[in-house]
Amino acid sequence: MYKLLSHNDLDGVGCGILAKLAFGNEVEVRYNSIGSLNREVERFLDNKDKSDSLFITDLSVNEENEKRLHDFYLAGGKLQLIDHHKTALSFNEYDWGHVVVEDEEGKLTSATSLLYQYLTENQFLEASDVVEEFVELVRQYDTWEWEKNENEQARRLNALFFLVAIDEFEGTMLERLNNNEHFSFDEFEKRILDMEDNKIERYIRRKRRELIQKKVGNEYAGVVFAESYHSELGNELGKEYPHLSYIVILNMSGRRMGFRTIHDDVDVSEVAGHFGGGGHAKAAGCTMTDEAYKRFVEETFQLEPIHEDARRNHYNLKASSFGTLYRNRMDKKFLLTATNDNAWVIEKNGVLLDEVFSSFQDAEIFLKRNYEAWLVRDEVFVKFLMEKVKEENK
Ligand SMILES: [Mn+2]
Repeated sequence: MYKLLSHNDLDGVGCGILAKLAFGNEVEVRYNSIGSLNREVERFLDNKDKSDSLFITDLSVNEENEKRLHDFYLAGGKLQLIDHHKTALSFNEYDWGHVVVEDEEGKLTSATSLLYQYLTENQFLEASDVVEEFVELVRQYDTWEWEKNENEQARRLNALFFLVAIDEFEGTMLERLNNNEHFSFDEFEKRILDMEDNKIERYIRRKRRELIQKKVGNEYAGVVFAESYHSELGNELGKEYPHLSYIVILNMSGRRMGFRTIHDDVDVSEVAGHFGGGGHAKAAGCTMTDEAYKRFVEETFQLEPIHEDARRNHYNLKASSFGTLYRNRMDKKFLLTATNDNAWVIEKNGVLLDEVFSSFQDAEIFLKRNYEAWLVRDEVFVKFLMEKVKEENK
């Protein structure tokens, strides 16, 4: 018999699906949160009968289990740990450890892609197009490459994973990988995925109007209360408001908070680390400590949300040669224009500010950070220009 202990996310379950494709009824699969894996490993090692071959995928064990697993291996136990997280690289010291973050071609790996390689190389599983396509979708989702490649199918595979129970997902995928030549969603799945996409879009649109700007140290954060769709929300709000260093998502009922950024020069794992949490450079989280509560809940609760930029303009456009008009809550008007030598300057209520910017984007970032100004609608812009002409002709 084989036993596979894996993570309970799409990449981890991808491993379980491959194991079942390869070993059929000969494998027992259990999915774990990061916290529960060590208990499962202990249970396996405490068991008198240790004839099963053990696979651990997409997760790594604590120090004590590491020692015990090595003893198990030295005593003749069959064991293979396959992972792609940087933090697990030290397991490569062991014969039973196989941790690869990036393959020879420089492609980021996932646990599912590593297990697929392992199973096909050891002739446990025959290579096929449909399985390879599935593995690649999981890999792109898990490494976030789907975003850059705009691989909607990878994003939707993960959405489907969250819409159905794990057992059901596993069953459907196994059936598909066993019987189809290529990977695709069926008509019913496409319909529920479309409905889900619409729901997310409406949710994000609402949240966009609730985002609060907060200066934290030298950085500007966007703060929003939300319980669902944290990655989609962090990503969309980040792109919508590039003047913000990162987005803080507060889940009050879970007493947790998430940090997301779209900027390469911002590391939100450091921000989360300040509050005792951690994660990746672009996505991190922590539980809501008193300090975090004070800073992000108490100090922002009375603040007004960021005003959105006008969306359907034809004249008042960003980086336009006619100038671009913004307004803020104090009813100050800001005209952003290019100078003859390709620099950008800001007029505040007709008075030129001292700052000179090398790009429109830099000027807008300054404007939004310091004045929370927004792009006004065409009507306001046209009226402003007419008054300006009248002024000048006086
Ligand atoms: Mn993974």
